[in-house]
Amino acid sequence: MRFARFACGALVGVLGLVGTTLRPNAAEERYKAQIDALRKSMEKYKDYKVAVRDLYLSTVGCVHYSGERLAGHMHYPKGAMGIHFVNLTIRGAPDPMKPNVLIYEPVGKELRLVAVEWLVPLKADTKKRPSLFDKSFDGPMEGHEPLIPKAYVHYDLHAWLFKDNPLGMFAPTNPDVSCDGYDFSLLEMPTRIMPGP
Ligand SMILES: [Cu+2]
Repeated sequence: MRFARFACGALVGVLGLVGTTLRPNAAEERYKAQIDALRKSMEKYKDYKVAVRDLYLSTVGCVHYSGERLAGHMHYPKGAMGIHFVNLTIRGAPDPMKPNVLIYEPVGKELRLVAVEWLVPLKADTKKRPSLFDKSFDGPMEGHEPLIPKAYVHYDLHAWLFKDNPLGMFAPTNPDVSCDGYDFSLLEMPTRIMPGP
């Protein structure tokens, strides 16, 4: 009996350990139902034409980063963001169920929906850094040239809903996303970090 109890305790200990190492980050787990609901509602945008009809408009370039570190700039680990489709009609505080950017990866002749993003401009009346799912937004940072003017200082948060990201669900770049073979591939420099509230 004593042995059984010990064995049981040991098993719980081992399972606990496995649980800690395999557990996705706490925010993802805590918001799993909401993230699942978001993924479900975004699924229709797997067809980019549906996205365009809903005014998510393509910015054409497939953006990727070399992983280079520059002082005072965002650190983007080597990887791609992909092609951003931006909906300028979605404004105001970030709505977890209504991201204003969709991200596609060019695969052969197709565009595959891989992520969504919330893009929030820094305004004179911004009081604090936005956050969703307990995740603080990145930034504030300058606009990403050449596709977004430098003067567009903003915060953003990516969520890799449709393609796993080894760097995490909310990392800005995904090393498993590629712009290779796509005509409008754009290697971007990391963006400059700007002072915020
Ligand atoms: Cu992005």
